[in-house]
Amino acid sequence: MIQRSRVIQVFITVKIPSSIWTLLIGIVLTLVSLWYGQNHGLLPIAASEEATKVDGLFNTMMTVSTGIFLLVEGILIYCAWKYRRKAGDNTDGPPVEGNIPLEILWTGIPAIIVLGISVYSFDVYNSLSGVDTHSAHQAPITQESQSIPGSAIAATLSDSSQGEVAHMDLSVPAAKGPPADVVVNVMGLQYAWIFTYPETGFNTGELHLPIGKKVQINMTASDVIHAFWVPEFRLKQDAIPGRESVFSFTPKEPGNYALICAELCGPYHGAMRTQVVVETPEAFEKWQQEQLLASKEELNQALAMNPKHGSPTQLLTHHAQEMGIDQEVLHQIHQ
Ligand SMILES: [Cu+2]
Repeated sequence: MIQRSRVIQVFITVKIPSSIWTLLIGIVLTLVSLWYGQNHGLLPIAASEEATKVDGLFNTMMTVSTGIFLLVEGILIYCAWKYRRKAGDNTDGPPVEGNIPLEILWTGIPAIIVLGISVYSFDVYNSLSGVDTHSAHQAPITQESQSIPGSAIAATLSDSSQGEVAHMDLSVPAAKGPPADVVVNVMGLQYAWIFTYPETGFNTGELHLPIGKKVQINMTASDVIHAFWVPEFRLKQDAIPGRESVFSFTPKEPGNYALICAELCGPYHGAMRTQVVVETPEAFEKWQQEQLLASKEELNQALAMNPKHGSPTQLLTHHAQEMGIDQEVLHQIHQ
């Protein structure tokens, strides 16, 4: 016991030079910053290949800002304690004014950090096989698709409006990099997302994607500005009426992710969300076949009701029955 306290006493009385202290504190600060930059746990899982690049940038910024935070707050607390007013001492401290080398240092270091981060972030942005920044051309949207009522929701979309979405022209420039394996046309409207798979032509209200395949999204909106946001893909892109935004990404983690509208678009904006299902290519293929079958069955049913492919009145009657509209009313409207 006595020996132990003596060791502590020796340790305290040995004068450690301030340069050693500075070095030690510097090493500890660097290690803590590096560790926290990788273990902050602030982001959801990175479910796309692009997400990893964005996370690299975020973690770097987190490391730098943790270091600066600890340094600045540490100096502040140390000085407040070290230079506190001693009892009975009513004198003022020495007047200090200006320190050119110090001012150059604390202007130069942040300038270098900001420049470094901007170059890095520009590089990440460019490497995202990303947003086509030249897509300011008019999207080839049909007149009719503009007239989808604002209050429509995915579940109540009629066959006719789905058809219009499917007719969205595909003659837009592809996103950067190699061609995509899967192309999906996305339409944002108050308050739903409609996905059209142009290869097969069916529409859904849920986005299904195969793992490891490059996906190209051709997106527009039918009424007001919406935004396609999937936090796990680190992807947020505006859907703008009259314009087509083209971007691409590669999902890499299977799972169900929330697709959230990130642009205040009306009173039910908060409800404008759906699911992105990332699944194996086999499961994706199976899902596509099911969707195709379902849309064919629907068509066959309509044709069966109208053997001679049906007159407009007959087709209208069929849809009216499904919607529960009275024959009498329909007849009157048709007059
Ligand atoms: Cu919206």
